[in-house]
Amino acid sequence: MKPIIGVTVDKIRGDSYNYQKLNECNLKALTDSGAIPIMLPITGDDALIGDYLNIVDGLYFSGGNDIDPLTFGEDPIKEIGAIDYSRDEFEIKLFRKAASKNMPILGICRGAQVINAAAGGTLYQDIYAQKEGVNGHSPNFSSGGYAHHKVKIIKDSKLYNILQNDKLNINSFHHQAVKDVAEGYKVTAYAEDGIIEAIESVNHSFVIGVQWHPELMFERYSMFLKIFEALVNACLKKNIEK
Ligand SMILES: [Mn+2]
Repeated sequence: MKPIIGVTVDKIRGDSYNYQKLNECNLKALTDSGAIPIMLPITGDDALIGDYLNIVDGLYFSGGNDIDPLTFGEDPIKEIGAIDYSRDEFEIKLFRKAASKNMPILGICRGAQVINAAAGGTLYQDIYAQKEGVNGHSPNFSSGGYAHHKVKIIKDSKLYNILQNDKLNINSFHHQAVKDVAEGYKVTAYAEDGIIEAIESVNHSFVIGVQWHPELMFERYSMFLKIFEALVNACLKKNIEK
């Protein structure tokens, strides 16, 4: 049986309706890795979140907007971007409940930030305003799949074991980033300017967050599919143990 991966979605408002949506490359990366992805509608209902977790084998926290700084105890600075409070509330509840069950979890970009904030860490609300000497992490024009900057992968990490490479060129579409890493987590990749580009849990079997977008890169650079395959394998392993 293929593992079922619950995928978080974005909310947009247009033509007077609200839509919940996701760039299909996220779904393609998961299906190409042997998973059945299902999109999880945003909810604050704890019982429904519990129901979601009863039908999925793993979770994928997708990219998206800024995270409410009150989540990590800060007032917003003026550089903060768009916030969807309902999505933040949902994803933080979902993450905490899933992590307490040791469910395999992958977070991409905002998803990596959600993992860190939900686990008790903090974020830069805006790296350009809050950290000196920062390089470019958010090009104005890009088709997505091309590399934008370098990262160094820390060798003693699950991420290194997955990618088998300590130097990579990756894409970058973020102005927020992990600041203080949550207790029980460690940094597994840095950009040249010191910006944290990946984290993982020390205590869980598979909780990994990456700041870049492998779902936009894997069709051009197949090695990035390994990150999704690792999530799928972690789910398969967990199901065998059950
Ligand atoms: Mn970056």
